[in-house]
Amino acid sequence: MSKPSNNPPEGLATRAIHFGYNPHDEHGALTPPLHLTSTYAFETTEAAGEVFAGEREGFVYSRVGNPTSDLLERRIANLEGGEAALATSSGMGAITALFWTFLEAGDEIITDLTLYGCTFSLFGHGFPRFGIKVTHIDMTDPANLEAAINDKTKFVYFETPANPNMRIIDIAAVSKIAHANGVQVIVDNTYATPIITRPIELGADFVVHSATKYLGGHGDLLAGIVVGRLEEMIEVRTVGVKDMTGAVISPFNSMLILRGLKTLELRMERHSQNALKIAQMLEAHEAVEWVNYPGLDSFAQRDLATRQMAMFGGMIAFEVKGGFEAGKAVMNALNLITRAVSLGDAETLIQHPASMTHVTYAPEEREAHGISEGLIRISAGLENVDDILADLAQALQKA
Ligand code: 7XF
Repeated sequence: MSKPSNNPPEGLATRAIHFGYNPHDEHGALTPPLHLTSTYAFETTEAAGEVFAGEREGFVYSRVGNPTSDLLERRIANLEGGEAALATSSGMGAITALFWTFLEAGDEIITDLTLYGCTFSLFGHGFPRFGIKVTHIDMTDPANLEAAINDKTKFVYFETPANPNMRIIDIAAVSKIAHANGVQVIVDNTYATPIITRPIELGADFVVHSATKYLGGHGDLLAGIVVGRLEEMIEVRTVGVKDMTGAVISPFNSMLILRGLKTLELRMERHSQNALKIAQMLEAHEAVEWVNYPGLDSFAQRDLATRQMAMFGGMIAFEVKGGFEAGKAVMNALNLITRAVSLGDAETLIQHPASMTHVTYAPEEREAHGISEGLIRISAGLENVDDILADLAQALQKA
């Protein structure tokens, strides 16, 4: 009996497992094949010319497309509710491919105060060299956007929740203002994943991901994804990646992400459950100054988080009383929780943004952008939560 459809209308977990692949197209192989090839053979010179001219469908060279990566791209576009996607060699590869496709000298971007450190340095150090101006505003109040937009503004860009302090941006409200002014919206959905928030359904034009994180989910690869409308994504592929960055994903990594996606919903549920328990334990601990986790009643943007997020995810920001000196003692006393950057892995990870992921900000920039020197970030893993809590409890005694 053949499998009825490549496009099941089912829920997210089902689509993450089945969308776009019919085993009977591939000898019944349950798992999609890994196409490790750099180039593609043509039966005739004429056929090659037609594919290159875009008159006929087909793969030509793996910098432009690969069947394994193509399945990954279609599956993620489907999960995000977008028309098309492009996979890249890293999250930064996704962000730069998108921007280099559409930006020109003289263009301007408006972004939130808080961004992942390398996105912040791309905007602050990279773009100005090419005549592109970036303005940071407090986008947690969308009214600030109205005031900041001018006729050179091309894109609004933000993360939600933001790395590392967990600020939430109202995607629908920001998109409405941007679109009324002819500006496109890009959301970095790395922290939330499409299981938790689907920005395109809320009005965003593009979604970018570091697929290194939850989408891959196993800490064994680097990758990125851009999702958007078909016509624009063809440009991102044929200009941004093909001609400008060359930051194409390896088909091997596409296969690993396809494997990771099968458990994405399951993992996000467990990450969220574990993170809530960790956040509650931290909040109740006398050695802890504050905790930011959208699932806590005390979270400042609780209403927006509840509206915009299906679960609250695996990321927590907190600070130990006594600032980073005390925080360092806690971090160094951990045995199970691993001191490492990155996030979204099975292992619970802990890091200090001011000296690690966000060292690209000057100290006064971190202060102005809402990243305190003592902030510690936890990526809640998939271990048994009691083991994580026990490790934290013994380490907090060293604060
Ligand atoms: O190029 P990458 O795959 O590392 O992705 C860049 C990136 C883009 N957006 C967000 C929200 C990210 O968090 C990242 C990477 N962040 C890691 C972290 O915060 O731990 C990178 C380790 S320095």
